[in-house]
Amino acid sequence: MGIQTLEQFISKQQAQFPNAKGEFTHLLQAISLAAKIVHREVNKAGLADILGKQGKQNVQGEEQQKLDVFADHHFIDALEKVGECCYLASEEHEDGLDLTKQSIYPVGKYMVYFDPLDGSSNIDANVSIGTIFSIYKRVTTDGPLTLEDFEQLGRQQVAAGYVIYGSSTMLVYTTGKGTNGFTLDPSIGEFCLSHPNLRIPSSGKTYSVNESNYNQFSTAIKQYLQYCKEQDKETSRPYSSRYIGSLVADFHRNMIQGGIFLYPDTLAYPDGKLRLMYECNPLAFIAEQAGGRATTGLMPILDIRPQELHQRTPLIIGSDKMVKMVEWFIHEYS
Ligand code: AHM
Ligand code: MG
Repeated sequence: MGIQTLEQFISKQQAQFPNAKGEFTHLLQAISLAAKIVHREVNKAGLADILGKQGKQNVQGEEQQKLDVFADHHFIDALEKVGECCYLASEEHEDGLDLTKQSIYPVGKYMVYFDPLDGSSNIDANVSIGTIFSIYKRVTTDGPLTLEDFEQLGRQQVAAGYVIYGSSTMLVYTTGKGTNGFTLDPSIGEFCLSHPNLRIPSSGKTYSVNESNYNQFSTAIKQYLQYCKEQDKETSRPYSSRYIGSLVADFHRNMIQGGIFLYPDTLAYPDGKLRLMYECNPLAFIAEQAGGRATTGLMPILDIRPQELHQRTPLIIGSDKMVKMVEWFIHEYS
């Protein structure tokens, strides 16, 4: 069996819907294009000192950009030009871009929320970073976007995905019918299907949390972390602790090997640190589609009614059984 590129995979999916106009296919192509451009730039990030620092001119006389600004620019550019979107919102911007009011390109029905380069504080150390995206269809049919469009639950996402720029670059996405992973083959410049129907193991051996926040955690979370360290053959405890500090990388490891990631509320971040619209919702959708689970501790992430673009939420996500165990602790100790 030969390789199957992302484009071939999407076309095959689309062929199952004879009335589909290919709009969604265009959208994913735009995301894949931007991801390849970011991949190229991330891979030469270590050369920044040779090529010139941010804000300074490089040897070609071009101004250097910070990588997250670069990624943001290329995702917006690709998504606006493709002409299938009506709204774009990025972690990098205070306000979303309502394209129904201001685009010189055709305007479509998709709303895209994204974090162009998550974990960008890790770039200098050559640690994996990622892009996360979340796609909705507007509910209203035309005219300006309304509250009804913005208040859609995570459960109403039509697709979500992430790109991990790691030892290889991978794009993982779901359209609500399972989760598939594609690895970039740089020699041909194509994402190729490498992880069809990705399933997150129902349990794992690692927990992932910034434990320096321990004193700020609730009793329930503290008790759970003690549980992780106890000896028990049947559940493979003590679990190993793995924390990269790059959400996409920590999440992706758990997707492949099983495990749990927690960013609960802390004194410093009473609502949690991570953002609902472009970090937690898309990963929650992918996790559920791969057989995993995502919760605030009290309710599924995908059932949170969004109130503002940059709102935060506690996040507990990963293998089904492990997330359920945290929910048990929260129920027991709250
Ligand atoms: P960022 O969007 O500013 O990059 O912050 C998000 C990152 C996540 O990738 C990661 O899971 C988390 O922040 C780590 O936070 P902390 O350093 O508090 O553990
Ligand atoms: Mg982020």
